[in-house]
Amino acid sequence: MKTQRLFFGIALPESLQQQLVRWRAEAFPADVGRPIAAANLHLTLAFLGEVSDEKSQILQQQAARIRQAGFTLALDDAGHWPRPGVVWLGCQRPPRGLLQLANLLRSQAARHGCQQSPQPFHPHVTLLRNVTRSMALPPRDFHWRCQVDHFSLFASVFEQGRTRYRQLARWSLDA
Ligand code: 3AM
Repeated sequence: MKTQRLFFGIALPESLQQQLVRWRAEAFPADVGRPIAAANLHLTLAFLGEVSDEKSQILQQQAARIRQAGFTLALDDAGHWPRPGVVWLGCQRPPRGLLQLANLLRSQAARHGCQQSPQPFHPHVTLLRNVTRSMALPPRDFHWRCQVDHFSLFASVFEQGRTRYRQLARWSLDA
């Protein structure tokens, strides 16, 4: 049976991806962790794992029925989770619409056997991986914003030694 590694997420606009990469290069020494490629900077809503085409179709049909307003994403927080070795950007006050959307997608995924992390959802954009030693974070003197008017289903594709996120489908949020 053919499966793909899938997740629902929010793609960041390319201009914001470029700004984050430029900031990261100034804010962190070059030998800290593994930087995520600009085009891969995203916010995960629900990780699905290895999913068959059949289950993917069902989850896509359910995603298409979601009616929800768009929201503004403000990236004004940062942190380091030493155990997974992740440095991230996030929101001091995540918008309610973002939490509702993620909770809905996560519960739909769980109902179809895609096991969800027992940890509460903490919206974040992973900036660096493999950062396991403790480190001082740069001052939070940033406040990036973007309007989120759609969400997407991505396949995580590993080829030629790199992970790439391929958008399979996207759905609009209401204006
Ligand atoms: O948004 P981030 O980068 O934290 O960590 C993986 C990435 O999230 C996460 O899914 C996103 C797209 O790959 N991920 C990978 N394996 C996972 C797992 N077993 C996972 N999330 C939960 N459980």
